[in-house]
Amino acid sequence: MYEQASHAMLNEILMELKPEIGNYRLRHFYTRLGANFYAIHSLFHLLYGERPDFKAQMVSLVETLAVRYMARSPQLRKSDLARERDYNWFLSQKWVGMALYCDRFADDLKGLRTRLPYLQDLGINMVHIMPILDCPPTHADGGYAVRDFFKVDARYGTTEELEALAATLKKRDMLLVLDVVVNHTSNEHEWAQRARRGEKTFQDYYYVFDDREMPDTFEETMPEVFPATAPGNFTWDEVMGKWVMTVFNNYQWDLNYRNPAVLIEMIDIILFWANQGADVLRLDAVAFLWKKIGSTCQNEREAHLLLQLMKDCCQVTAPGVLFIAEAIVAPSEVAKYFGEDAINAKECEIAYNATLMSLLWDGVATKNAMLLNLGIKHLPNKLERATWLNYVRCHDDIGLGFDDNDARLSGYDPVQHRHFLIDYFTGRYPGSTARGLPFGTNPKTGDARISGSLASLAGLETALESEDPVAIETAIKTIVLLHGVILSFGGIPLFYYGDAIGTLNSLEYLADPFRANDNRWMNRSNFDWDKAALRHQSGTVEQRIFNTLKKMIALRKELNAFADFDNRQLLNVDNPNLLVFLRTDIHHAHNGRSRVLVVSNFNTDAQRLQLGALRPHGLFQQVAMRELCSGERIMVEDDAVMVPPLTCCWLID
Ligand code: OTU
Repeated sequence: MYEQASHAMLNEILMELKPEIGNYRLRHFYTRLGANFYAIHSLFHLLYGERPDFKAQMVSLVETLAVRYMARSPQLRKSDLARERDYNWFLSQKWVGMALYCDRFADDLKGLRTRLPYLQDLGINMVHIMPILDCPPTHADGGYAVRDFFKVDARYGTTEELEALAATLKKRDMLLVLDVVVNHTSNEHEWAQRARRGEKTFQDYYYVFDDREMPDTFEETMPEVFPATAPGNFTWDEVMGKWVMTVFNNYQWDLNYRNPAVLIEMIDIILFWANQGADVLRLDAVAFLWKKIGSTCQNEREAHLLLQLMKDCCQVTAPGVLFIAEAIVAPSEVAKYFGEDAINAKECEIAYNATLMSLLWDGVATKNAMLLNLGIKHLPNKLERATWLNYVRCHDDIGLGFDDNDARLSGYDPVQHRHFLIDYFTGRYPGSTARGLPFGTNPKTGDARISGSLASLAGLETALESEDPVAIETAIKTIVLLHGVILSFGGIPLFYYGDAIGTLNSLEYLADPFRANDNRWMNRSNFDWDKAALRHQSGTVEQRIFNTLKKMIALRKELNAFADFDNRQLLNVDNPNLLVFLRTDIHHAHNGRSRVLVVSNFNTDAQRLQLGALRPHGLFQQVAMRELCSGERIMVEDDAVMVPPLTCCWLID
């Protein structure tokens, strides 16, 4: 019944499209629109069905999809078709990503082209260029306060240069990831400017209020994202004479998706960047898309409906393009951003695995894998054709986002344990070599997060200062161990620029008054190319880290067992210091490397792995195993193998 109605609606809409669309050859477009229209129409109706202009809004949405399809280049359309056929292409173990700032890693987009050999030397073939769209010079939040969604910031180059870079990457079989900041705009964006000047149409693009009544009601249940630097979720705008919702910094205005015009604008922006050659789009802060009185205004059902709509629309115009959900939320909520109750991913194909990230750091601090094991065990199942983005560090702070129940099961008091972790990573805990800083300390709740570079958090800075070779070795081992896990876990590993050469905290940001109060900048340093050159010099810290990671990346790409097809089995072993999982190649069950046992030891002492428990899985029938990263044979003695300290072993029978 409903399906018929939606069919009739489709025909009506097609009649109303601009004549130039009707005259254009849109064969694949109509096929895809037909296939997705029922979903698009139902979702749009759920969100906006009550509005008198519902149909006009639907027409405008479909028109947007058609116009962007018409502008899509023949090459990209070809790639869409190829990816539709080979729809699991991104689950392959061949992809290894890196996030970087175009200006801090290279000078600009042109410079970035000349730096690609460094990435390829390491084995990176997916490049996430951090946001490069036009931002105000000072209030930019590292690119996440966008002033013009259709323009590359002049500091980085031009849209044409980005297109050229995309083409170069394609030739090198590398993927391009770009950011779309979907939740907010800069207060200098044209929409915000016009809202400030009193245009009602644009005030409706945001959450704007005359007095404190609504803001106060919202505040009752809304947490604060940046409590130390941007307390509260609303900002008084002097020009407009009104309050506006600003969940992040006070210059970042939250978009109001209760207004369908906002959604249509954003879909248009998404498709524009898809057309510039992005293979993957990282959707920023997706958990925040829908605001509702009486809720935390995160992970609302409507936020998921909006993402489903964005995905279905992208499926019509640019089906080869994937979405990454940046939802740094509770473990039980994260997997929902793949989509729920559907066979295929219906929201974002890829999601940041923030749970794994924060638990890896727990392993570093506690030197055991108790909480890590529980967290992985309780990681919600994901849909087919969906995969994790596994990372150790990124440009943001580290939130201590483990599940409180898991903490209790590990024998910790969750609050005390968080305090311990903060103390550990800020170096206050006795014996800690970590050099981080607390971020976002909230005096009301006592919560805090952690800033700092991977190497400094792993103890390398302290070790280098004390010139202690054992401590240096320990820090290097820790860096490699963490990467070993993300390379073998299942999903796309995302490196952070600088980490493969052991980049330490940078204090340059303190000299910039607009950055000095945001210590996330400690981990956003200017890439040091002289330091990078040391990777060629035997015995240097840079060479020891880089070469090991490079080898592991190359090895990962050869191991079909590391592709992500629901083929990871967490194994229970009776040693709390070890994380043990089995990866199986589901396609070629009978080759020598079809099963890889990944054993990570978070302790600073070697650990016994008892083999008895692994026998039911048909493992360890031999007298020795081979460790793939080192190429060494590990002997079985007393029905156990010894796992070296702070090591991630990839073992085969
Ligand atoms: C994201 O951050 C970006 O990664 C940050 O760099 C931006 O400042 C922020 O959005 C605003 O655009 O929204 O869903 O712990 O993880 O701010 C998570 C804090 C986000 C960050 C959080 C994150």
